[in-house]
Amino acid sequence: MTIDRRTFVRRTAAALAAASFGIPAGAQPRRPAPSPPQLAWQRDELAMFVHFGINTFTNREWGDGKEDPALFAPTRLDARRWARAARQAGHRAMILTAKHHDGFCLWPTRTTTHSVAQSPWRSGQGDLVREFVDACRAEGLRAGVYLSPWDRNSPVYGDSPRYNDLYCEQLTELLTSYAPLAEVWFDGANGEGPNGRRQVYDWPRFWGLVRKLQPDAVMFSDAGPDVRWCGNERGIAGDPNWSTVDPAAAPFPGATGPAVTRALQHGDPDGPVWRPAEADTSIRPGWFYHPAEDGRVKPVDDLVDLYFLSVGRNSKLLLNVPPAPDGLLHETDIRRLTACHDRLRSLFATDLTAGGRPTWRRTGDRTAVAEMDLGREVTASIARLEEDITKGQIIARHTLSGFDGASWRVLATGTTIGYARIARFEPAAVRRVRLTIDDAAAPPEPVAIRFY
Ligand code: FUL
Repeated sequence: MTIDRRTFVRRTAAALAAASFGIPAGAQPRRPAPSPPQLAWQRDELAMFVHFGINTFTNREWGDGKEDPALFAPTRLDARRWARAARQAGHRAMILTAKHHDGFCLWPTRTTTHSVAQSPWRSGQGDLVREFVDACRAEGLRAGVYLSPWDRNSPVYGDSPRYNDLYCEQLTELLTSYAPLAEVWFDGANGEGPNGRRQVYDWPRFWGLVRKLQPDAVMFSDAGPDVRWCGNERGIAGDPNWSTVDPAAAPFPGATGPAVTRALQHGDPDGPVWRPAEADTSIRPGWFYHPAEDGRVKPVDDLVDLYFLSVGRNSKLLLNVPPAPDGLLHETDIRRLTACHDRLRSLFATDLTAGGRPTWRRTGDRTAVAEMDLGREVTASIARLEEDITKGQIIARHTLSGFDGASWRVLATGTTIGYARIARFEPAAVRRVRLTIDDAAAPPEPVAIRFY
């Protein structure tokens, strides 16, 4: 592995740090590894995003904050049905837009009258965040909230200290009344307030508050601190995709530019911080429901592809499924979710390695080889590789080959592995399997191999 100056400087610094802690010379400094909440977040694999609010009733993507709360009038809203659809589609968590950019709050907040309390829904007595978290719990899903920092309704937006106080009050209400919350989703959107000034967010304060009130919640944003945006809204993780990052590369939510996008997509093998990528996208063209998009729900093949391009690239998929104005998910969306889940279940129904464990041998400081005899010939078209990420992420490049009784054939080559690398290839007869680790960020550790 050739190393550039930056890597050299970092490794030297790490070696110095190791020396000062009395770690023997030559020992590897510990690589960053996930916290228990980050690990649980990753193992969910799939989560459902729910964009629902005043925009659902105005048929818009971004409201301007001038909407009449009386418009919010779902007649058949049933959060339990959302949660059931999510669970039945294999999702393990859900995130609700408690407040979008229009500022309309889905819970009866004390901070503004622009909320469900002023709507005819449940005669103004409704609390959608409550119904949502209760539904998630009843279906065994973890619940999270999206609280837009950009607020086009708030009169104090743009008066930075005052709005930051208000935003912290809203966070406090959510984090104390609806706990436990598994994820807080921070969008980086930033605009000007009625005073014509651009709001300056106090991110360290927001993050500190969440950490204090809900220490087990992961915080998502471009800049983490726990989970980072993958850099696009198509739900496609980078390749390579490191869960380690250099925090200076995406310093605050909403930072833009090609270097930021690259850092979000790919992470950094030498990054000192564990901040895995979350891939988000919508099952429809828009984030909110629009009747004109009923015919444009992603086809099953696309949804299945998304799984391979997100979870299969060491990411987690947050798939948005927006309820319609009646308060229910559209039947097309539910059908597609179910069909996608059925397809994935059948693709991964039988582990052709039958739980077999490969032998493992390091062949150099940054290389290794794993081999496994399946004891019989199988026909495989998918391989799922997994690093034990509790020890961090190490593998940078790999080659997977199969022996069919006569010759070896390369089935897949790839870059990072991490939590999961899922490769698809032409169906191949395989008796023996070989995985070579061609490059790594540290001495490689064993990788689990499964074939389907
Ligand atoms: C974006 C927002 O502007 C969109 O409306 C949507 O909520 C998406 C998930 O994040 O930044």
